[in-house]
Amino acid sequence: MSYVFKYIVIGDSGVGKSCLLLQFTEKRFEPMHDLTIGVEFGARMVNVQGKNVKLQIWDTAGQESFRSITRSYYRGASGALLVYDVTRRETFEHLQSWLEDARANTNTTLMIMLIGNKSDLDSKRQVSKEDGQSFADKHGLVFMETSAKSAENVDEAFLRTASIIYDNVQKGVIDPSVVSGKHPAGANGSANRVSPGNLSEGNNNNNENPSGCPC
Ligand SMILES: Nc1nc2c(ncn2[C@@H]2O[C@H](COP(=O)(O)OP(=O)(O)OP(=O)(O)O)[C@@H](O)[C@H]2O)c(=O)[nH]1
Ligand SMILES: [Mg+2]
Repeated sequence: MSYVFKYIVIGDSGVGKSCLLLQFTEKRFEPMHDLTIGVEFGARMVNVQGKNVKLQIWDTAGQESFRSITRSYYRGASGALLVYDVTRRETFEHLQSWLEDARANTNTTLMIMLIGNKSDLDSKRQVSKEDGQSFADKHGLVFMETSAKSAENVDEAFLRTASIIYDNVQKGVIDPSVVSGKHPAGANGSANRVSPGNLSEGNNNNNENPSGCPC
């Protein structure tokens, strides 16, 4: 059986969600990245404990005005990267509300990885690593600091999440049908990344595919 793990990437605007996706799927960084309108999609084939797994990643807009659109993409996710910016305290203060939102709008056992991004900007830091770790411990999350700029811990964050989800499938904590890959995973390891553009028109979406996945 081939596995497809659906991830959502959530958190305040500007914390670096799209840059993390870009670094993971295309191994590059854009210093002037545009804010996301609605959702963007990326995918990458990875090897988890000897098994090929397709990570299907939905990068959501952090701006409040998109919340109702982005929430509709949470369904069926088995992993979430909950991202804050270590240089902006308010993005850390908003984690509780993102967490509640994720847990209320997903229908599956959700493995949540807390990510303190922009670890390269140590001189501008407003959230200590200890604060991040203690929030994660309190809420039962796995925690890592990353830099989408230097690529530090970016692969590790996505892969560690996949490894935990995989273990949960083996243990029966996650129903295998959730990750069985409704859309058969591609054989190659290439990344693809599209912007759905105007979501209300669904211009890049395949109408036969209820999740709107362009893969
Ligand atoms: N120094 C540094 N800058 C980063 C890092 N990640 C992102 N940035 C910067 O932060 C800006 C915002 O990043 P985005 O990835 O667009 O933020 P986002 O979370 O996707 O924002 P929304 O799409 O509005 O929700 C980018 O233009 C980058 O310049 C990082 O790890 N280090
Ligand atoms: Mg974005």
